[in-house]
Amino acid sequence: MGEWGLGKMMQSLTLGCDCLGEIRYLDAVLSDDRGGARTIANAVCIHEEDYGILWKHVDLWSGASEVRRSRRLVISFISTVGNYEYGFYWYLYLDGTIQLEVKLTGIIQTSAREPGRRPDFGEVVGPELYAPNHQHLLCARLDFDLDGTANSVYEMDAVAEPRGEDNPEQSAFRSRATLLTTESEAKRTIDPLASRHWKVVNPTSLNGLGQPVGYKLIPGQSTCLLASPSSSVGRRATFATKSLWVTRFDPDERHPAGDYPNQSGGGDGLPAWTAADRPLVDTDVVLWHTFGLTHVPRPEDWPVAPVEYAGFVLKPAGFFDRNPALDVPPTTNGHCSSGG
Ligand SMILES: [Cu+2]
Repeated sequence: MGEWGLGKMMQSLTLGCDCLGEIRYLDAVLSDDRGGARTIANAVCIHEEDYGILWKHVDLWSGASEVRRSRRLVISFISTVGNYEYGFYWYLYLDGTIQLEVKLTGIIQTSAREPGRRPDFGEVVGPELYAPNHQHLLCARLDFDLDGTANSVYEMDAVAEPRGEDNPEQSAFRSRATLLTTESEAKRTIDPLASRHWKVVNPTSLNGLGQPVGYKLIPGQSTCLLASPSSSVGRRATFATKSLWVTRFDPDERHPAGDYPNQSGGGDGLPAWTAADRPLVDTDVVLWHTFGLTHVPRPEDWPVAPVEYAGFVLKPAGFFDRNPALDVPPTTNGHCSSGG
């Protein structure tokens, strides 16, 4: 992906096939390999779609019921990188949630297999055909400016309270917030059992409850690089060895493996920048989130693989004073006359 370039492999989308409903398309104008301009017609699709229930409650005693439906604005493009398709879908929800979903599909890479021999590092997907195990790891550069640039990042872990006098029922747990103060401290990995996520706050901007406004970065089901950090791919894609890096904003730092990843020796990008170990408290921060999946191929992935998903969510946490989607009107249709 890094060597081909996702942007320049964007494909033109076609009305009624890639997106449904009320659609607006945007063209993309890119530079080609000789520095000229190239236009990709209908490269980005913007549409809106229903997304089930936004919120609901039935009062068991009065029988009163309220429900509102969720809608999301979808901004998407699809890149074809060799044999694979990568669809990028940004979702903007009515409750302030922002999500990136990457859809992986296309043709898996295959190789001939010696009849009767089970491959050590891949799976049989067809007669005398095997597909090697592999990983799809992406890195999103998230340039936060939450009500300004004085932002700080906390790692949030759910931690069980030890047994003791203060925990007589042995069921208490707390949310532990650890401030990431420097770039060397801010090289982190996911921890699903601790419900680990990261929270960006602006201590100089308070919500109506007197708390610093915040947004959470919540990883999805994800992974990190399985190849050794000292391997060729580990040296060249060092960003993939961690789930999160945080850097102090620098407009020249845009690509996590450096500006020239093709056939590089490695070391550029995040490992080079964070060697400076810049302080991160109440400053203009950039979060780099590595996410993705380990693909152990299935027979069902052949001859064309159904979509697999990877991604993450950005969720307001004290950015608003209460549920910001209270003013969504009830829906009416043939089966329900109103929201009440
Ligand atoms: Cu794959």
